[in-house]
Amino acid sequence: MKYYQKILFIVSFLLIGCEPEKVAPPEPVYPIPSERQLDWQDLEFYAFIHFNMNTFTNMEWGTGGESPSQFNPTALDCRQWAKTFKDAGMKGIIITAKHHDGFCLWPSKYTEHSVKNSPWRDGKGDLIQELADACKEFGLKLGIYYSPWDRNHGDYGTPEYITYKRNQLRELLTEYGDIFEVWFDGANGGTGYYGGANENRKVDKKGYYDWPNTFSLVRELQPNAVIFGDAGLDVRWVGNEKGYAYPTTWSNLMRDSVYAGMPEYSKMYSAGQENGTHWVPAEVDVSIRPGWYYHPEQDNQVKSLKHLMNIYYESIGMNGSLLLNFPVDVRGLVHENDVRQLQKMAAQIKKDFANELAKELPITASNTRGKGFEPTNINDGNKDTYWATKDGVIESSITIDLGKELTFNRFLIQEYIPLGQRIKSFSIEVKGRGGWEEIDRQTTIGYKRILRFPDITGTAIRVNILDAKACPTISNIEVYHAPPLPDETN
Ligand code: FUL
Repeated sequence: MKYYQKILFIVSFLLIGCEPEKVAPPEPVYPIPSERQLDWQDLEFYAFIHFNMNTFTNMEWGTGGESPSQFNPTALDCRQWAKTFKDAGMKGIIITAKHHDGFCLWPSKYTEHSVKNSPWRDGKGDLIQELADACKEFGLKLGIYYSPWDRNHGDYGTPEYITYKRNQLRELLTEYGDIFEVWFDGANGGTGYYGGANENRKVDKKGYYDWPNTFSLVRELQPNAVIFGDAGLDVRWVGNEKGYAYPTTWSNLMRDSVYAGMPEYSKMYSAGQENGTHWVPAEVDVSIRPGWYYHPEQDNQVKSLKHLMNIYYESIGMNGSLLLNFPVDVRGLVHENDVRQLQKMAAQIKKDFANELAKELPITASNTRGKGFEPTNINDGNKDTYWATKDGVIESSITIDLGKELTFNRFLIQEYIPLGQRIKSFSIEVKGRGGWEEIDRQTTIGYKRILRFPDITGTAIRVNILDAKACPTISNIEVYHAPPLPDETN
């Protein structure tokens, strides 16, 4: 070995020897999300479609005594739906395959109360198939709403109906490709047609549907699908249909003690529970119009841009996903007024998040766990890397040096949720001409939290983690300057 080679060898040996050791990641704080829940979290924004018999009877809850001959869309086009949602940046569509009135949008072998006995496509149509094809074409995921309550079926209330329900789920979950979410509604039991009995049938909502076996069936047939119910299994109702989650929203829930349909449910559990035992994140379902179904008299009551943007920030911005409903009209199309409002919303979202101001700027932390968990992982544009502190260090802060005076009004932050939701409270400060000023103080973060505030100008931003269940893990921070909403009333 030549002299200079020896030197090179010694120097590289020293350098490698000095390199800090990679440290172990923090222990998870349970509960933690499953793989299928992690995939679902990434979707954030997807469409609900309420389109079924009620569309043609101008009702919200059909009695079950309707005739299949009433179902007759004149220009049904699932491609129009899919294109509309895809263009708006939504990731999937959940369709009311069967609502409480029992009419089926697919030609189920197990009932005559379906599209096969309707005039639509001469009784040869299969709306779920058409939608599955459109979703595939436009790269959207497909989800199924299946009402456990069935006001049409004569067997409703008896064990035979449970077999019927399973048979139908088997059809829906095997014949249409991948399903990303199976949506079980909480409303059930009461008056109905019930095969002509026209009576009131009450069921024991907890025991009657045999949920454990129903859930196993879904798992067996669609292992990657999340199951929605008022309290889970995988995704929970946010507890209101107005379009907001709560400033404190835990993805944790004491699922075993919470039963869907309890009157106190929405009050007690919709914000989740800090010490909840299961990971059951919140989904915010809300309609773009007052009704879930189409009513011509609501054509001019489509939500305003301002309202829709508030919904966006109070759902996706508060650790929830947004399931925005479109009442497809009697033609079988997303009405042009709804399309227009969605387009405005999508354009505004694009503008609000157009220019990320903090990306790759110098970032430091008051404490760092060690190699592999540096604060630079926060604004590297990679959500799989994260900053963490040493075990036992909770109170900590992260500072982003903006390099010059910048004005902003949006702050987005994400925890690294594969290790559980940990943070209980945090604050943000901005360094202005007069020094550091606290501009916001909040509780939970979770998968994503977006804060809105009036324009503020400063040269640095500091995030203080004030309380957490264990050492914090932050995977992402983004800062934006959103433009004002266009000056219009709707
Ligand atoms: C409720 C149902 O009763 C409504 O009709 C609608 O489907 C809504 C999304 O869920 O519980």
